[in-house]
Parts: sequence; structure tokens; C-alpha cells
Amino acid sequence: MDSNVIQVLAVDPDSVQLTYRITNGNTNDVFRINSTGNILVSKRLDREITAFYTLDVIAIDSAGNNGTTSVRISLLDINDEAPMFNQMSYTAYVRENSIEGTPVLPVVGNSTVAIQAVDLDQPNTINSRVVYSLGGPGASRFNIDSTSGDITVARGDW
Ligand SMILES: [Ca+2]
Ligand SMILES: [Ca+2]
Ligand SMILES: [Ca+2]
Repeated sequence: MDSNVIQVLAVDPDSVQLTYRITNGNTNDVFRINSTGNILVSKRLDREITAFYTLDVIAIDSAGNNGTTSVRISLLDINDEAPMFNQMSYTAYVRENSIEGTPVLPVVGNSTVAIQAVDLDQPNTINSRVVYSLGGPGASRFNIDSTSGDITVARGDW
């Protein structure tokens, strides 16, 4: 925390001591500005909640005259979100004489559902890419598409 984001500097020909304030855009007070115009992180940032900030910053001299600027801050993603499945568990039914490649379709009520996990990190980056695999007893009897999550029967010789 308290890492320096940016320094804003205002110049005033007839005043040495300026006061800086963030007047707008500082959602949840995640940033603060110090007496030298440095904008610091003061709370934990989360790109998955707020990815961009536009701060209005004001510099005030001893007579109350002021100047304003705006500071745009973009949060760069880190891989801090885990994939989450759309169901806590899945149930599927497969006939015992099913041949290799038969789809294994989980059912909820009367309809089939796709096995799918979402990862809230930045879309279309490695940070949000989900790779599916199977584990546990009997996993060798089935194949899963690592990209789509679709499960099929691997061998029919039950
Ligand atoms: Ca996050
Ligand atoms: Ca992730
Ligand atoms: Ca993230």
C-alpha cells in the first residue's frame, strides 16, 4: 500500500506553499494526495471492481486561488481471480454401452447444461484463460476438451 502513483505539480509565481486536494473521482478514497502533490494508493485496489479512475485534482495557494487538473489512472491486471464453475457439482447419465466420443451432458432438471467456468480477470488474456481437465477415479474413461469443457466417453468397453 501507499505506493506512489503519480506526482502532480502546480506552479504559482507568488506562493511557495500549495495545498493539493482530490476533489472528485476518488471512489472509496482509494487514493490520497500528499503535500508535495504525490498521489498515493491508500486502500487495496481491485481491477475486477474498478478498472479506471479519473481524479480531479486542485492546487490551492495561500490566498485561496486555485488551479485544477485531471488524472486518469488505469489499473493493470494481475492474475488474482480463480475460475468459478457455473454449478457446484454436475450430474450426467451415460449408457453403459456408449461408444467412444459419446457426449456426457450434465443435466439440471429437464435440460442439459454446459460445464463452464468463468474467470473474472481481464478478458482475452492469459490471466482469464480457463483450461479444463479431469481427475479422480475413472477419469481415464472420459475425455474433456481443455478449451470448451465438453466431456465425452473415452472407451466403450465397460
Ligand atoms: Ca482482483
Ligand atoms: Ca485468473
Ligand atoms: Ca485481476
